[in-house]
Amino acid sequence: MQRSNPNPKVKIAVFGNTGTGKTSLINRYCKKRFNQHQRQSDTTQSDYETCSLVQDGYTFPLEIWGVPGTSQALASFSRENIRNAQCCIIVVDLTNSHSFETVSFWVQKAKNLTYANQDSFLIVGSRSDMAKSRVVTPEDMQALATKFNCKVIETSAKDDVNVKDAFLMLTDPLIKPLVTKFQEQDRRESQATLIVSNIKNYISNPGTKFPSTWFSGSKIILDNGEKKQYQMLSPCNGKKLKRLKVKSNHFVPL
Ligand SMILES: Nc1nc2c(ncn2[C@@H]2O[C@H](COP(=O)(O)OP(=O)(O)OP(=O)(O)O)[C@@H](O)[C@H]2O)c(=O)[nH]1
Ligand SMILES: [Mg+2]
Repeated sequence: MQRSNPNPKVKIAVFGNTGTGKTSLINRYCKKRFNQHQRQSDTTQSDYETCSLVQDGYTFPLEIWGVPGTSQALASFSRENIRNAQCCIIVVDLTNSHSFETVSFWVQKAKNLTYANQDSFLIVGSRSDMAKSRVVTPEDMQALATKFNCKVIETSAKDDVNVKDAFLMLTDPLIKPLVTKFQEQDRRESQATLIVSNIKNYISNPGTKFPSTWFSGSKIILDNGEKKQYQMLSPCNGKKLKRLKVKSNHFVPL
């Protein structure tokens, strides 16, 4: 069944020191490509990408913002762009200890600049492909998880390792409950539509006990060619009804 309303947009803000790999992470996820010669300090006002995430057949638009990593660029960044982000990523470059030391600063920035809860933060260790130059250890990353009470993951935008998983880890807690809700709504709607297409069978048998799936408040699309929506009133809930009552008393047009 086609949903009448588009699914809600998920906005993600990506923080971290300049050069940690924010833009590369976003590009790998949204555009499925990596630029080895990506210019550093290039994150500007308009550093964002859009893409979509499909979960159980439901498509969610994503808007992912790279927040400038230098205080100068950050000062001129329009905070309104990320105010309503629901999730935040803090990127640590696994080959750069300074980026590890500044995580607190970026967690604080993410808290100040967005409405996202800290349990919707994810710390990403980038450049996992550069094992020889690595200075931030897996234990260090685990310590960050404990300190900031959030999840951590190591990625390589270059080799496309764990990038998709990182975004799923981040968005799952937001999207999974929505999918469950939409599935339930769609189940109810398709049930209601199915039942109403058989309405004639029911009302031609006075005293029929109506199925318990005919619940109060369900939206009914009557199968009369007009596809008008009706709302069922409470007396229908699984009770025995007489023929005329069904027509006159128990549905109200929406
Ligand atoms: N080997 C390797 N290099 C990476 C990876 N991610 C990013 N880089 C390189 O790191 C450099 C900086 O990456 P960017 O994505 O521009 O970093 P940024 O955080 O957006 O930087 P600013 O926009 O200046 O804040 C680029 O040369 C990338 O090619 C990775 O996973 N592995
Ligand atoms: Mg950038």
